[in-house]
Amino acid sequence: MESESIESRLNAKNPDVIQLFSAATANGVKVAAALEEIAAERQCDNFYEAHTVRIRASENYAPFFLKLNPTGKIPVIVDSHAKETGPVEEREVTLFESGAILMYLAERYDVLLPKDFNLRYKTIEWLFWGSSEFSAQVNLEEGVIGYFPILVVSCFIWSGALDSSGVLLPYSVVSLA
Ligand SMILES: N[C@@H](CCC(=O)N[C@@H](CS)C(=O)NCC(=O)O)C(=O)O
Repeated sequence: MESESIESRLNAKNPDVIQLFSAATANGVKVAAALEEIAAERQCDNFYEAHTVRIRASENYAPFFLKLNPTGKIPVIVDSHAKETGPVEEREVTLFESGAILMYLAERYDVLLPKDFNLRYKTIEWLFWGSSEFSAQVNLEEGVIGYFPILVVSCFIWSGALDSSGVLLPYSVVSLA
């Protein structure tokens, strides 16, 4: 509803499940994809609640949102069950930065990160590369030549880089980055 305030639209309806604050962008969608994967694996229809932050309307700079992420960027998650035990007020975590969120979800819910130590760090290595080097380059070129051509070219660079690393990474957080 257009007239609804940002606060009432972004407020949790079920604070017991993970709250996702995001938008339909590359960084926003990768976290939603990870949440969908985890929900499917756990066969849980009610694993998270998604709230669209209208970045074109600058909702990401509204005081409500800046309390979640002072840098004013989506995606953000709030997980009220980050810890199973301890004082209730210490069980909640609020996280921004898509790479950090993917790692958190993988560790917290024990999915999408290989158990093998070396493979785990090769996965984290590519995850960092994806959300720093790769992402920055895509954003830069996207502004110059548009989204679709850069998406196609990026897929080639991404798969080429992974192949030439000589490491065949399993389906993991990197596949979503
Ligand atoms: N490094 C951040 C980048 C987040 C980011 O750039 N988010 C964009 C959408 S993809 C955003 O919120 N843009 C709104 C703005 O800058 O006003 C991450 O990976 O989460």
